[in-house]
Amino acid sequence: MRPRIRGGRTTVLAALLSLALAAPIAAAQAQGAPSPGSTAGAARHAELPHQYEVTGPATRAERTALLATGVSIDEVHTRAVVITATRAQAAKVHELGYTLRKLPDPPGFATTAPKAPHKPRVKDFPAGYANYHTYDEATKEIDALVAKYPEILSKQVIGTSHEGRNILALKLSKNVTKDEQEPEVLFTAHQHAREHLTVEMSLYLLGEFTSKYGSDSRVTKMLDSREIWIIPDLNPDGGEYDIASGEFQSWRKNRQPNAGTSEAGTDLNRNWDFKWGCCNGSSDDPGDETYRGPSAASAPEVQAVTKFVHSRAVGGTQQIKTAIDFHTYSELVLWPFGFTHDATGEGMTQDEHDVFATLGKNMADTNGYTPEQSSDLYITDGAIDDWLWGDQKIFAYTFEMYPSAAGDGGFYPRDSVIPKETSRNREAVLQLLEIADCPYRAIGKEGQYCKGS
Ligand code: 7B0
Ligand code: CA
Ligand code: ZN
Repeated sequence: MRPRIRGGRTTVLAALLSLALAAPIAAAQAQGAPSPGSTAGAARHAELPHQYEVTGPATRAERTALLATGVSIDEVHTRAVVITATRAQAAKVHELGYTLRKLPDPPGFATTAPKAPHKPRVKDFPAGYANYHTYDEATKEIDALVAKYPEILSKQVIGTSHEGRNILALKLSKNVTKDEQEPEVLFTAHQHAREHLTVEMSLYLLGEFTSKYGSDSRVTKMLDSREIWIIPDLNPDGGEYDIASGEFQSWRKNRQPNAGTSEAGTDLNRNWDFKWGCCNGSSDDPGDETYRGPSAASAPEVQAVTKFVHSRAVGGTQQIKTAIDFHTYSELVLWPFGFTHDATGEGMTQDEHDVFATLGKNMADTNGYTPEQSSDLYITDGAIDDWLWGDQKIFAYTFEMYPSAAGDGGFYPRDSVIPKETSRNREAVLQLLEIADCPYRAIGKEGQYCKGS
């Protein structure tokens, strides 16, 4: 299958520039890559990863192979990708025979990592990003909503992050204090620290479902007949770390230390306990962007959500029927599996696949994103959507939000886009809620699969 074009276009100019700039990257490596572990990790901490356009990788297999250098792939184009990489990782990519062009950093981006402990922690986003919510700001806003709408919104702490921050689950439903016999839908966000727009997506949904209850007929109907769960921030430690110095760090993972190295963090979206580490879709190197952790569900944040989702199985039946995990960026609607290129097979019948694809395309029609199977981009293993489906049979999607390309801000779009880019997913979210009583309706097979509904 041909890879779909993800995001903007690759220009001839960019390719020419990459030829000119490939040499400095190789030279940087010759000078010696930062040595992890030496001088208590100071060398490593002096360097932050940057984004590069890599020209050459053109197939799913080539993109998956590229991940073995330790980078993350942030955009996929027909014959190029955009990656986040350290200079040492960029040099490895260059050694594969690809040409690299370093992309400009966003305005609030740091040039060096914070020199802890000298620099005081700045507890807010930089100028141009002030409307993004820090963890404390989001918590305050959520608490205010719970106080204002106690009949339809309740909050529970489902666990704590490595650094001890609360992981919250918000429930939205009529008679919210009762566990009623209603289809449940789960929205999760912010597994990846630098994807701050996804926390705003959570807050948007909370605001929309509370303030429109009783006035908007579709919202009202959904709260009357569904139980909606929102886990607004899966990675509060990573998110706070990313902004703590006052300049963005382009951090992806959580902040759990790793044994025997100064390299911190596990990629939460490679840590879920389904086909964990099975298929070259994650890394066993703690220094890599997609480090899967020492064992499945080793991250406390993943454990908290795993336990929560398991707790929604009542009498052996999982109550959660559909889900979206929000990420940025590239404007995509993705569905399982990510661990295999096969569309059907063990754990995915033709009808199940058709539900995923039909519903995914329907949602993509409403927000203009590109719909595709996750592995069309590259292989991922241990991701939440594969786990929610493979382990719990929840029709689970990954949404990659705005923008489509690095030139529009990449992981760090200005706060002025928040209202437009969160409300852009309102219709898709409503469709996922409305079909949660019988997702098979999407393919006209409700009679076969959902007797009595
Ligand atoms: C990721 O750029 C996840 C698909 C899961 N089947 C895609 C996600 O974890 O690689 N892309 S991202 O990191 N947000
Ligand atoms: Ca229920
Ligand atoms: Zn992500």
